[in-house]
Amino acid sequence: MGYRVAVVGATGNVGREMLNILAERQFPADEVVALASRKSLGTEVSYGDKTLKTKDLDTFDFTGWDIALFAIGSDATKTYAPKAAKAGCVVIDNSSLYRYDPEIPLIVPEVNPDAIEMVKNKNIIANPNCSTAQMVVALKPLHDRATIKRVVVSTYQSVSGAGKEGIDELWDQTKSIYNPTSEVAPSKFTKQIAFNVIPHIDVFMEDGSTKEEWKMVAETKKIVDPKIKVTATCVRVPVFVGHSESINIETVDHLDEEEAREILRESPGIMVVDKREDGGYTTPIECVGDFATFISRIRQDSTIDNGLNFWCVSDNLRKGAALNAVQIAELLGNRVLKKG
Ligand code: 11C
Repeated sequence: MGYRVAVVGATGNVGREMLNILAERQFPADEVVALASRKSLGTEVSYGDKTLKTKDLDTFDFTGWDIALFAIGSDATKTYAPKAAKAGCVVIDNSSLYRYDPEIPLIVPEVNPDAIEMVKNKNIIANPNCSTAQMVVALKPLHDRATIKRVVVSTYQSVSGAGKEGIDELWDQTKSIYNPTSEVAPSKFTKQIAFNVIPHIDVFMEDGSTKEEWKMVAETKKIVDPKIKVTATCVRVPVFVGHSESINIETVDHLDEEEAREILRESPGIMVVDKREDGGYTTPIECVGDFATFISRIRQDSTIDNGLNFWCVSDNLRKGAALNAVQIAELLGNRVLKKG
């Protein structure tokens, strides 16, 4: 006997990827239902070689359903996630609503799988922000070996992180540059994104950082170790899919670049592509549709005693969202629900 799984927000970028990944990984589902808001009712979405017609989230009864993968905004999640959880269906939520609640686990399965036991508190599990997920996959094995004291990260985040509107704005604006009669003014983004970069993602905080930067700090502490200090600068770049990060770490113990490369090569979820030659590294376009987090450019930081630099790239709609959610569902099945 398998699981009954609901995908909530099935017509969005992340919801569609959730359905793709459930099928690709042959998640043991007896039944999958695609749920959406009333305005997308009846829209058809793919699940492997099947087509599902979306049903109305508002009237859906979660009783008897095992797992709900939520990929809707925080406001709607606040309405529907407690309803599902109360009906006995475990919610795996991709929004930021529950991430910082100490009673709710925030999980990256390669990093803190044991946190799954906390699901019993509220029947809800949080999925991290995309820029955090790929970074912590890389940090964890290095932290286990050499204890990371401090992380300095700069991100290069694709427009798909801002949803379909972000993708459309980059596409339309890029075309409009060649056709000045049809100018596309910034709308989803605060400045022109085509042929430009914008050092601003999410709202500004009081200290001058942005919420995206704050999330990388808070989530890394919750998932890996509260003692790790993180400082981040998050930047939107004109790339459709795939977030990139330049990461600098300072460790307590010395870690040689060769050993770091070997540790990362052996670690789950990571693909090391690190040849010191033209093209011997991964760029975002090459990681689209992949499950792995790609690590390149591993090298010593010679300005401090125990420091390393590396480059980290992953598909933000997959490891940064849908894949991580499905991996949590797999973990939940193996460790907690144990059906079949
Ligand atoms: C972006 N990281 O690239 C954001 C998208 O907290 O789940 C995901 C926001 C979140 O714009």
